[in-house]
Parts: sequence; C-alpha cells; structure tokens
Amino acid sequence: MTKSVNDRKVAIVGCGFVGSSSAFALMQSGLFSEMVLIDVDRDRAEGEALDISHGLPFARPMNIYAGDYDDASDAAVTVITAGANQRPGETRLDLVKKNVAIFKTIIPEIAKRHYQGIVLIVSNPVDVLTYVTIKLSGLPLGRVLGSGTVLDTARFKYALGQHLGVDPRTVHARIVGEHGDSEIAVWSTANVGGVPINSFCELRGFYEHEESMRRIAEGVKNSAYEIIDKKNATYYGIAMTVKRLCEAIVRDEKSVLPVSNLMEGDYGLDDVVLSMPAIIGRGGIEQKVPISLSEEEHHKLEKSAAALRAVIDELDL
Ligand code: 6V0
Repeated sequence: MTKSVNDRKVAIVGCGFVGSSSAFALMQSGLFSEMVLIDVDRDRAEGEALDISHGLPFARPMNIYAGDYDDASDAAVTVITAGANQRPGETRLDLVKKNVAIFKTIIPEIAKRHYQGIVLIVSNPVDVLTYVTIKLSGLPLGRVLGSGTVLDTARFKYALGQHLGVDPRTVHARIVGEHGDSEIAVWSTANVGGVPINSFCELRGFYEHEESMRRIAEGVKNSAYEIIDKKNATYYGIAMTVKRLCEAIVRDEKSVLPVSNLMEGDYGLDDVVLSMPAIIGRGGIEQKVPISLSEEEHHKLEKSAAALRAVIDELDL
C-alpha cells in the first residue's frame, strides 16, 4: 500500500556511530516530530531511541522509537547509514562489497512499500552506494541522493577559515567529484566574500599560494583517515551534514549543495554517480547546477569518474 509522505517524519537505517549522531543532531534541530530508528541490531536501535529521547525535555516534543520498514514507509526522508565503516588503513572503496551486500537487503524493503519520500545515502563509498540505490530502488532520480562531498566541503571551508582567520561560512569554495581519495578542490572559483581566494590570502598576509593550496586540499582529503587513526570512526561532522541536508529538503530551501547524483552527459560524463552541486529542496535533487571548472579540474573529474566507474563495473547489480 502506498502511504502519503508525512513531512514531519524521518527514518534512519543503521544506528551505529553515524546513525545515532545524526539522530541526535536531528532531535536537536526541531525539523521533525517523529523519528524511527532501524537497525539489524534491534537492541541498539532501542537503546539509541531511549537515550536520545531523554534529551527531549530540553528540546522540542518528538516521538523517537525503534521500528521497522513499515514504520519508515511514509517518512519524508530516509537516511541510510547502515554498513561497515573504514578500519584504519582501509579506503572507502575497500568497503564496497560488504556494503553493497547490506544495501541489497535494505533498498528492496524500502522500494516494495512504494516509498514516496527522499532517500539520503550516507554509507560509504557514498557515491557508489548512491548509484546502487538508484539501480536497486527504481525511484525517480531526484529522490535518491548521497551526502557526497557536502562533508568534505564543510571540512574545506573550516580549514580555509582557520588558515585565513575568517568565519568559514563566508568562504565560498567546494570539493567535488568522489567523496574519497580522488576528490577535487575547486580552487578556480574559490572566494571569500566575493574576493578571489589568492587575493584574499594576500590581504591576510599569505603569499605561498601553491604550497598552501596543496597542504589544505591534502589535509581535507586525509582528514577522515586522521580521525579514524585517532578514534576509529568519524561521526559528528557527518551528523551535521545529515542535518543540513534534511533541513534543505524538508524546509524546501533550494540550497545548492554538492550531493552524489547521477551524471547523464553532465561534464561529458555518463552513468556514474559523482558529487556535484545541485539545487536541493522538497523534491530532493531539483536541478543540477553545472559549475565552471578549469581544464585541470575537469581532467581530475574525469579521473574521479573513471575510478568510480571501474568499481561500478565490478558490481553484480
Ligand atoms: P557502525 O558504527 O559500524 O554502524 C553501522 C550500523 O549499521 C550498525 O549499528 C549495524 O548494526 C547496522 N547495520 C548493518 N547492517 C544493517 C542492515 N542490513 N540493516 C540495518 N542496519 C544495519 O558504522 P558507522 O556508523 O561508523 O558508519 C556507518 C557508515 O557511514 C559507514 O559506511 C561509514 O564509512 C559511513 N560514513 C560516511 C560518511 C560520509 O561522509 N558519507 C562519513 C562518516 C562515515
């Protein structure tokens, strides 16, 4: 039976570090009045629901509970964070086989209930799993998106803000491509408050542009590895990313964010999911926003696509 969407309801599939931190961020956001937590480890989902609910007297009324796919079938947004995470030394792409197998048990459960909401993929490798979800679910393209490089972009803005001593919210710069080792820092259009990045660096007394750009982009790319080495998982940054994406969706904000979406001739690329800017609103991905890239950035994007395509070609979908 098809249930109409309940705009005030969110479902989270996978209640590990990322799922529970996202649930905690969403509880505090006031965006939803109902949240269902799903996990193969039912005790885990129940424990998280109870623990997070104990914060409600300090937040806004909300119903938070452990449930199943029937409970999730009318959620405005279903966030998927189920699956293995990276071990120290493992890349995101190393996770692919384990997590595709897990997605083959989750996505059909959502699809067979004629789901009308938005599916937000967070599990890694997020671009590949977004592709897998599009193929397995049969949902309209705009209604499946991955968190992509929204987190990397936040890390990038934070690092630039720290370097330049400015509010990261006034830094306009993004990471695109793969959420992973081949990600691309788009320096060609980066600016702070409308001032091109190199001019702004000079304004703040920094002149070694090549060296700074290399160091900052490498730092952003390696930040997940650094955090995983120190504490075995990353979850607060991604929890805020999930909150930001849910906000853009349920408040119909039409925010431009670099989410994982299917390339259909965009940037000369086809049948591969990459994280590129798109307008995000109540319909999910409402329109792609083709950005200008330098020749070098475009070349890197083609390499990113080829790396992801090679992984997709190995999958049995
Ligand atoms: P975790 O703490 O091991 O949690 C995973 C949870 O998934 C566990 O509670 C499992 O019981 C549950 N699970 C496993 N199989 C299923 C299933 N079939 N149905 C329902 N639940 C299931 O991992 P963690 O929370 O740290 O990471 C989850 C995923 O998020 C990993 O793939 C990470 O790599 C990924 N991340 C993605 C980020 C991004 O930017 N997109 C950022 C950080 C982590």
